[in-house]
Amino acid sequence: MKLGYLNEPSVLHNIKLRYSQDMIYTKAGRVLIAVNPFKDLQIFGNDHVSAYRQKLTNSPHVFAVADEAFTEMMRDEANQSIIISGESGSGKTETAKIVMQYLAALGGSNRGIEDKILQTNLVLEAFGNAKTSRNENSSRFGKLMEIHFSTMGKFYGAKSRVVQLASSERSYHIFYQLCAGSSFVLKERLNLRAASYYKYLNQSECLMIDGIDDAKKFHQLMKALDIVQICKEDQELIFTVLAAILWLGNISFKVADSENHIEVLDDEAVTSAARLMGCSTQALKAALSTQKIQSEKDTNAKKLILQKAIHTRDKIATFMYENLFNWIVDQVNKSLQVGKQYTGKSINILDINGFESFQKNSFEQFCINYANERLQQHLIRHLFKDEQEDYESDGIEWTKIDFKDNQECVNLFEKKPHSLLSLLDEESNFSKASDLTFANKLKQHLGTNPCFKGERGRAFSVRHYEGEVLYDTNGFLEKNRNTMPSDSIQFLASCKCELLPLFSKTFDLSLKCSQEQSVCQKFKGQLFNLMDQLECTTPHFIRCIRPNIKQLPDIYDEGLVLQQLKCSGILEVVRISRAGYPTRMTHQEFCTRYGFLLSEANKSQDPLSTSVAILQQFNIPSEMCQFGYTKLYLRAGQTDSLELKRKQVLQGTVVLQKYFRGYQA
Ligand code: AOV
Ligand code: MG
Repeated sequence: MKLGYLNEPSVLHNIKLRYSQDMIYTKAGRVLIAVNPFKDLQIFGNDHVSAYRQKLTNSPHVFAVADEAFTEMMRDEANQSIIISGESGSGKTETAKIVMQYLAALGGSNRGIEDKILQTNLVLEAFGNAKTSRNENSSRFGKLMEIHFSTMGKFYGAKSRVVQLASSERSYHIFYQLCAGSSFVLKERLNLRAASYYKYLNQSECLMIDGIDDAKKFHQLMKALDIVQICKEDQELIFTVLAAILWLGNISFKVADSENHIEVLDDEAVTSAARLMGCSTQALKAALSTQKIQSEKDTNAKKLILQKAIHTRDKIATFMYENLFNWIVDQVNKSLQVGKQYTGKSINILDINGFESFQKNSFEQFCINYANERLQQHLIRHLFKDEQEDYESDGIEWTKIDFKDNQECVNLFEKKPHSLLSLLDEESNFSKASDLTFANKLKQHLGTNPCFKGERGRAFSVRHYEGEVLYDTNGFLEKNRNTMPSDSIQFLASCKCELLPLFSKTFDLSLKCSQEQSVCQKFKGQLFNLMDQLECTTPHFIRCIRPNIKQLPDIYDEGLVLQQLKCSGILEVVRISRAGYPTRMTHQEFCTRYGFLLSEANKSQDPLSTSVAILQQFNIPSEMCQFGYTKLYLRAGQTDSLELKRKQVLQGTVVLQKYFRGYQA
């Protein structure tokens, strides 16, 4: 169903009606709306792939969007992007996989590479996804998957770029999978216990996910690692680092003197972690309990107090995990890039972590929601601004439609001198600052901004396009500081487990390049890179909708859906496509596509008169189209009869038929 003809109540009614019949896709102007079914619908099989490839159906589907992107890439020789947005749990990651499945089928010349591309998802999800209350398989990183094609439309390679990891309730899936599924031999080697034994895993009191078999997942992951060509030795290294992280978390401390200095408890945790990291127990203990103080003559070790020691331990563990993830992404990318030189074009699939609003929101939600705000701006720009500017510059008659811009909120985050990000950086650089002084500073400088609201104590709210979110500044400054004590870096450099010195080296390098960039600056930089890359592509939009908060099939919460449609600007998209001209082609394109349908008598030489003749022959009323300087503009649905006729002629089965225009599903 194309919603181009419909007004707001009928849009809502239609989406609901269709959902009750398991039709989860609906087209609103140029945006595909996808309502999460939370059940297996059997509409993604090979028969469906072929139906869309052969253009036997044009009912809205992710396959249709992917097909359109592929067709336009080949036709215009231009890079394309498929931008998937929606709240957490609305189905973005699944949708991205469906896109990839279709593109793999289109571009695959041998099964090997097709499989490889699909298996990357499995690997990245194991290491980058975790359970949250909103989504059992929540992506904790943003991903842009570039799929490169040769000029013949065959796969040439692929690459994923990722944007930062953010933590969540249950830890990353891989830890539970490793504990549940590793072989007896591997368990022995890593001295692995059940997940419940590890403090990093048992804190959340959520060790299992209903219906998910972590052991089975681990076996699938091992296969996937083979397919993406991470060799056995490297796999072994990965598992060693993971086990080391788990054991690090179990290391505990005891107070050793009257000044509250601590010592590391001599137990299985510290010996296991040291063995796995490839250092002596002594060295690990020193790294966790002391800090080197450099004086003119020599260096002394100063003992740490409990809080500091815990902090150091967790910082090392986090550092190891983040670097491990990035290293895996690099390895996968290496194996997917068949050759560096390619002449073709690419389709970019964007799937970032969706907008989040929990009862308590921290630095992670702050970054995620900022990224979503940026993405929304990209969408608005393309769907409203560009479209209307296009009408104006091409000289057609047009009454401007207002739309809800989110520039103000983006400014709140970015616009210097007093933005959320710049104030955060300022305070982070200031060693005496605390989360409370940061919150006060925000209130002082941003109090009058309509998108900002100071709250009690350390809290503040932001009016995001998706709704108001209450943030607690607790931990903001510390999380934003990208500091890793040089002691810890030196210690990792001295470890024998091969990956650790490698990680310490990349840290040194990135420090040199970035001159101690804060975490939010780094995040912003990565985000801008993604956005820049997307700017050079022809965008296709898919908006995912979460029909209920229970994550269950067949429940449709009208209020929840309405809120998402409103916030995302989809209702305005419908409005604009009703009033506007969603079909736009240059006169030449239009003639090439439909000119051959003209009867001999109506044929003409120049594109403009040919266009006029086509419209006349097919009885398209003049109020349904406009002639611009360069393009022909048509209202929603006006090419349906032309397309149908074209298909019949091309298939050689011209059936005499009386067409009716107007409502057509
Ligand atoms: P998200 O990517 O939008 O959330 P997911 O793609 O992970 O959401 O989808 C959440 C869950 O919804 C999946 O684990 C599936 O159970 C179900 N689901 C989604 N799409 C489909 C589909 N087409 N068919 C069947 N089930 C589906 V986040 O990553 O949290 O922003 O950060
Ligand atoms: Mg996701």
